[in-house]
Amino acid sequence: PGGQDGEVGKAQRAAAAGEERGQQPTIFSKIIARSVPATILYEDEKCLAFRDVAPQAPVHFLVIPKRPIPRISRVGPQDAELLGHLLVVASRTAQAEGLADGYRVVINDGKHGAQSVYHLHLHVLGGRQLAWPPG
Ligand code: D5M
Repeated sequence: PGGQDGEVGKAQRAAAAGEERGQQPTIFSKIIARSVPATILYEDEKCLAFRDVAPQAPVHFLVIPKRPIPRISRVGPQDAELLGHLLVVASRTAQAEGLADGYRVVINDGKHGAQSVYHLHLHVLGGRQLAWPPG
């Protein structure tokens, strides 16, 4: 019933598409609201930094705006100050995490960028030698 893919597949695709357009709250909204736990490293009125639940390096944390911008390809000039603030927080939190030998800041966008959570986030990875180019 419900055609070739069935109703469940249809609902899942609709939810995923809504999330991509920023129309669904993501797990990160729940972390901001404290209804999902996270190890929070820094917080102010505009942003939050917390450890990634699936770390890809000895230190791996995310910096997110509290305002749920879905992805970097959707930002405009009105977001410039907030985006700058996220970078400053990434830098200061990396310093607080002891990443004196350097680190990497990454933003994944959309399908080709392997973005999985459609609430803009900066990844900060460090604590080991990283390779270049990434996969
Ligand atoms: O990366 C999304 C990242 O978000 C990925 O590295 C896992 C991380 N993630 C997902 N759920 C959680 C929770 N609940 N806490 C902490 N970290 C989380 P992307 O760039 O979208 O591929």
